[in-house]
Amino acid sequence: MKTKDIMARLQAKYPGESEYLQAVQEVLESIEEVYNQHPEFEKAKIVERMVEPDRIFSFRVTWVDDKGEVQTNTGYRIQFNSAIGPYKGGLRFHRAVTPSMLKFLGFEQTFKNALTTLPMGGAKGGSDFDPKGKTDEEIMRFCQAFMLELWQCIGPDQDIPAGDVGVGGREIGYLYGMYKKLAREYNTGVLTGKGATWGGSILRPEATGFGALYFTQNLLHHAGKDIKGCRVAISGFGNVAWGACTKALELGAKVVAISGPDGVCEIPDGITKEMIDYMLVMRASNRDRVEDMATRFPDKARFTAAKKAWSVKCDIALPCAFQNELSEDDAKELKENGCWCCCEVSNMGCQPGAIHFFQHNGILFAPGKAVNAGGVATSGLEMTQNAEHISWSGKEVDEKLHFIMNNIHEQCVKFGTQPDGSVDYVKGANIAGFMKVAQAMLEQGTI
Ligand code: 2IT
Repeated sequence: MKTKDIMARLQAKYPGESEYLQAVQEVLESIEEVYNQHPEFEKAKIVERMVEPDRIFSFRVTWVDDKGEVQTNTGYRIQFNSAIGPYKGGLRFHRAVTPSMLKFLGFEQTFKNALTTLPMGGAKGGSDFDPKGKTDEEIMRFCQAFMLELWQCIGPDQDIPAGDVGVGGREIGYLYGMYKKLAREYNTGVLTGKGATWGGSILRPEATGFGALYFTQNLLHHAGKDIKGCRVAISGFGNVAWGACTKALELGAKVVAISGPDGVCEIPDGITKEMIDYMLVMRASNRDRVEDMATRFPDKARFTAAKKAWSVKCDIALPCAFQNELSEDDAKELKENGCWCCCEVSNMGCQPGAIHFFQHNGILFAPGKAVNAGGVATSGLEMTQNAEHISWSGKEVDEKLHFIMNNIHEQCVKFGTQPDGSVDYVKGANIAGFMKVAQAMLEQGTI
C-alpha cells in the first residue's frame, strides 16, 4: 500500500471533499509502515475497503419555522464501518455540514470506537440545519422532521446515534420522542445521551471533557509532569468545553481562557464553578456568543473580539470546538506564549501544519480520536445499561470511564513509542485503532 497512490485515487474520485481527504491522509500516513508488514491486509485490500463508508443515507428535511415559513434542510446518516460492532456515532447540526465533513467524522469515529475497547462500529450523521437563533419550538419541530426519515436507518442493534456539535440532551429528547412514535419500539438503547430519568447514563454529558482530562493527566504523568497549577486555554464553550473546565478545575488546573465564534474571554484568575455553570445558560440560549460570559462576570472575564483562545498565555491548550480550529500560526503563537502541551479534544481540531509544528518543536501532542474517546465510550456504557435495564451510579460510570481512558493511553504508548523513548500519540492512536478494525475485517471475509 502506498498512501500517495491511494490518496491520488481518492482525490480524483472525491474532489473538493477536503476534510475527508485530510482525515484519510493522516491515518494512512501513520499506518503505512505497519500495514506493509502484513501482506494479508494488502491481499484483502483492507485499506481500499476501509476508506469507503459502508453506506450513506441522505434525505430532505422540511419543517415550519415560528413565522409559519416552510424551511428545507438536508439530513444525512453515514454508516462507515461495522467490523467490530453496530454503527455508533453522533449527529451534528451545523450550517456547514456537508457529506465530506460527515465522512471525515465517520472515518475518525471508526478508529476512535476501536480504541475504547468496546464493541462499536463507526458512523456519523447530521444536518446543515443551523441551531443559532432558533427557538425551542423550532428545534423540536426540526428534530421531529429529521427523525421522520432517520428512524428507518437506525436501531439499538444496528446504528445508535448520539449528540455532537449542535445536538445535546434537549435534541436527543425530541429525537427519541419521535422515534418511539414512528417505530413503536420502546428500547431506549437506540440513542445515547438521553435524559438521566429515561435511560441516559449518569455522567454522559460530562464524559467527553472528563475523559479528555484523564487522558491529559496520563500523558503528563508519562512525561514526568503534573497538571496541578497549570494554566489551561480552552476553545469553545459548549458541552465538551464545559466538561473539560469542570474536571480541569477539580484537578487543580487554572482555566485562563474560553472562546467562541465571536472572540475570546480571558480569565486571568481562572474560571470559577459559577462561571462554568453559566456556560450551560449560554449554550441553551442558542446565541453562540462567548462575550456573554464577560457581560455576566465583568470583573473576572475580559472579552476580545475576533481573537482565539490560543492568543492567551498558557501551559496546556485544549481545542474543544471544531475541526481545523488550530492553525500552524496558532501553534507558533502558543509556543511563543509558553505552551508546552496540546491535547486535541475536538475531532481533527488541529490543522496538519499545527501538528507538524508541535511534533517538531518539543510540544506534547495527542490527537482527538484518543483524547475525546471518553464521550463515545460512555455512550457504550449507556448502551450496556439500557440492554441490562439497569442504571449505574456516577461513581461506577466514572471508574469505568477512567479505566478506559487509561487503557487508551496505554495503547498509544504501546504502538507509538519511538526509538528515543518519546511517544508519537498520532501514530500510536492510529495504529492501535487500525489494527483492531483491520483484523476484524480480515476475519469476517470479503464483504
Ligand atoms: O465525536 C464523538 O465521539 C461524539 N460526538 C460522540 C458519539 C457518541 O456516539 O457518543
